[in-house]
Amino acid sequence: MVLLFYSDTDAPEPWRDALALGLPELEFRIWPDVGEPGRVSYALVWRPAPGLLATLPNLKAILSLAAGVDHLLLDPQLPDHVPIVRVVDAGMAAQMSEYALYGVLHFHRSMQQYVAQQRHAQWQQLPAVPAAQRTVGVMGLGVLGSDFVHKLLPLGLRLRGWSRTPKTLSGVSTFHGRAALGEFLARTEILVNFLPLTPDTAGILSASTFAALPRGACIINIARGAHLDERDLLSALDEGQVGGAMLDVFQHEPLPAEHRFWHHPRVIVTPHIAAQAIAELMVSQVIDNIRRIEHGDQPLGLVDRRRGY
Ligand code: NDP
Ligand code: OXD
Repeated sequence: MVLLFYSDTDAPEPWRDALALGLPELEFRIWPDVGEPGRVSYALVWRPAPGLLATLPNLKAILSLAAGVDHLLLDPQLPDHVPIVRVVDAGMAAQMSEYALYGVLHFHRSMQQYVAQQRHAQWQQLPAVPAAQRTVGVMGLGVLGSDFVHKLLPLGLRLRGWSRTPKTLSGVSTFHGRAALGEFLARTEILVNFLPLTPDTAGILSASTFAALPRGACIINIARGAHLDERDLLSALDEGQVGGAMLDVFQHEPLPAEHRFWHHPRVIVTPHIAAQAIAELMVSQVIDNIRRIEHGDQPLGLVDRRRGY
């Protein structure tokens, strides 16, 4: 049984070592050392080169090294008969929630303004806004978005959530579907994006969304760069419709050195680290899924290709 590993950001060694312990019968190969393509049963991948998976004729499953699978579904030659399995939490929920909590508190406690004031040695108290008068809106209430909501609840902020299908979450005003997007946005002062990238969600953070938010609302995008229209955001920041943005994902990664986001005083840039694939936390899910597939059982995190996530 051969597993092919491909990632331009994740080191293969921790995966090789952890898989050797849990599945000693597995032969671990690192792209481009594919060996005989017909012997590869599993591909454990992040952003594989388009067309690569189509060269492996006997794949039993494509195992995404990420929660999002847009990096696979965008491949025009993706084999359509091979199941795609995504990461379900496995250490990501805690990291994503930490990042988003940090971002929410940054904007809620006016840290953007205080950091700017410090640069000018300016001692100036701004009006305090009680948590109960601040509204945070979470787009995507799946594995990661719902973990965040549960961790945010004890802070006493007003919470709203938006998903594709209806959800009931204690302490959260929930909305679903495009028809309710405007109502969801209308009172959202800090918007956090946890959506998967699909044809329905691409470009969702654009001028019309920003215009539907209260003036000065802040944006935290930790899902995918293609959710965000970067030019629309820059215009909305310049006009004051958007007050600030914390961005982890971008249309082009790495973010080009000349991009305006790098030096924008009201934008925080991080290099796609809201959650990272930590092999020691994720490997048991990968091993369990390989065992399930070998026994003819359904793996955890099987992607519904029609939905796109
Ligand atoms: P899930 O599949 O568990 O949750 C997705 C959520 O989005 C669901 O609530 C779903 O609604 C909702 N959704 C999907 N399509 C729509 C739509 N058209 N309109 C409204 N809501 C929609 O995914 P995860 O929580 O595990 O992951 C979310 C995303 O986070 C990943 O796809 C990835 O892009 C991103 N991510 C980013 C990382 C980073 O480091 N920056 C790290 C990890 C993930 P419903 O519940 O009704 O199905
Ligand atoms: C993911 C990511 O989707 O790391 O897991 O971006």
